[in-house]
Amino acid sequence: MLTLYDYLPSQNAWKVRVLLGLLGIAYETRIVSIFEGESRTEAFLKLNPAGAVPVLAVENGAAIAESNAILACVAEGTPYLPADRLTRAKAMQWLFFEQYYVEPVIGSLRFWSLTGRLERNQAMVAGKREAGARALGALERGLQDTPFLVGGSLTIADIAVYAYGHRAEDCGFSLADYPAVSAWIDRVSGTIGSGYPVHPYSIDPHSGG
Ligand SMILES: N[C@@H](CCC(=O)N[C@@H](CS)C(=O)NCC(=O)O)C(=O)O
Repeated sequence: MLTLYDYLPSQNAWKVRVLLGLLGIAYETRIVSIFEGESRTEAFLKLNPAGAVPVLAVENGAAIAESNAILACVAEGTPYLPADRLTRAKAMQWLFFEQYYVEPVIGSLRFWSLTGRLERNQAMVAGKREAGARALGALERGLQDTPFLVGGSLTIADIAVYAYGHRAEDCGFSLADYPAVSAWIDRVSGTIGSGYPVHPYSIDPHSGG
């Protein structure tokens, strides 16, 4: 049985919950209380040297960290990760895009906004806002002529980029300025269905949210 080391308000972990759910793969959940330091214990650092969730423990005691690496591993051999070399590389393109332009930008700004940390990160906020607008602009251009990021159906690229992308309004971006992105958000949300809620930080008394 797979074990997902999870933290419910984490949209990185949300990506993994969605894919496992869409594929009907059973798994156990272990909640990691990241704000109480549980992701920095010796035992957890053995699972992920970077000390962050999500982590998926698989067979033989092996564990995979980094949300998009987990997605690629779980999606192997399914339509969510195209087999064709070029199409797969396009999916990878968006997965790497997400980790550079979206998650550390919109993900961080959103985290600071929702948990009262904007003030203490003030020096970085203007740069992140500019980078976030650049990311949404790139996404808008990338979605001009295609219903999903890689062709005609949902892949792990959509799941990854959507995770924080669709919550950009939580940290002050206006998605109405990005019509192709907005239409894609509706498409992705309609495809994955309503079974994967976004959990607010406020469910965790230690988050500051
Ligand atoms: N690039 C990583 C980022 C993972 C990450 O930042 N996880 C956060 C929660 S969203 C975390 O566990 N932070 C705990 C910590 O840094 O101590 C991924 O995509 O999985």
